Amino acid sequence: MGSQYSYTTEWDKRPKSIMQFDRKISKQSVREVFDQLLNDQIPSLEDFQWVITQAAQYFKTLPNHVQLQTKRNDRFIMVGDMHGCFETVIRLFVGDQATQIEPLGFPGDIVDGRRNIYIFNGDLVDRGGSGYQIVFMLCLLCLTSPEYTKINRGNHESDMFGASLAPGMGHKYMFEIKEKFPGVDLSQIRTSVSELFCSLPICHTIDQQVLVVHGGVPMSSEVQTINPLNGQIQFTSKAQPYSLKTLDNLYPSRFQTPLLEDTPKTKNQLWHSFLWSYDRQPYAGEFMAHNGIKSIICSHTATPYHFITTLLPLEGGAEPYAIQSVTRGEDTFQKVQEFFMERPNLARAKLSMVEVFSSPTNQGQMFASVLNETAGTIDPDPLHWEYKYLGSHTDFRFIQPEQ
Ligand SMILES: [Mn+2]
Repeated sequence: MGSQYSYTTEWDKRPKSIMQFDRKISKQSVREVFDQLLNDQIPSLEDFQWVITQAAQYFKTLPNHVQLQTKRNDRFIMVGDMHGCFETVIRLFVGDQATQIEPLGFPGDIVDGRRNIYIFNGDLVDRGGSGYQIVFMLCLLCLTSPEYTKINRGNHESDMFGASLAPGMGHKYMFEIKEKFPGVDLSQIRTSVSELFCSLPICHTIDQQVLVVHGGVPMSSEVQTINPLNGQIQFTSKAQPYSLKTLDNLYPSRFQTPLLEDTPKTKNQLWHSFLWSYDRQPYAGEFMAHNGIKSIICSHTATPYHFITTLLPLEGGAEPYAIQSVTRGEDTFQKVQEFFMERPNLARAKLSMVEVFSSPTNQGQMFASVLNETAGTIDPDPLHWEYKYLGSHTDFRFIQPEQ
């Protein structure tokens, strides 16, 4: 099989044994599971399937758009694509001594007087060699600490990628499971994995001001929704900014969308926008203004640094919005700060998109964005957030795939 895009690490390849797993799960037992994962133990397929099935049942009770309200001293930690690298989870929760990465702690932990709430922004699997551990651990955390552990669906949480049985670029998750359990009947586990993927919500908002979504946002266009009164498909009559209020009537429902890019123009255009689009276009500003969103945190783009796109109204507040400042690189924050220092009148009008990527499979650096509650509400300005460095891809020893 040997995909050319294999990012299996030496850690992934250390011999693994099957853990003893007690299905009476609790916050405490999940910590013990984490220690076992850390020490090269993995769950049996039966236990894995049990956990992801329980988690899917929980996720199905959530709306497409989960609205969060900050509480005093909350700390939101946004984790971008992890792409099958369990080492990212390790670095987040317990740090890494060898590379001096300080831990952020587990979901629900109180660190420096603030409580951790994690939002994992999709693309948990593929490319790396330990997506099995990531999915298992995060599902357990969602089951035992749901108020502190959130997951958005990414485009790899689909039958096209993560649950695909076809070998090829990016299609790695099923082969990772096959490598761990050579005798597995993949068709059976695949069904449960696909069901879990489809159960994940599309996006979260914090205090109705910060939107966290894997890909991007839809452009203004005719959209399909389902009428909740009669179940019929309806179209909005003319081009207008997409309203987040209608997201829970999205058609087809997320449980019917294992194939996200299946003829997106006619069937899944909105799904495509939220989970696939790389567009950082002016219409995002229209969307944000219409929905009262100040900042969007997205992932999906394999950015080697944090990438902030700042959208501003054109001179005089005219529509549509224009991208006035795009910065990329190590000095992103300095550049954005300088931009606004030179233009003090623009400070109140700015809308931002921040991209966060947390996997070493990207030939770049890994980050998480950290937002602290201030004065009873979230601060939506990305210049006030912390950017937690999780390491560089050079920290990891990748194993070359056999040809
Ligand atoms: Mn993606």
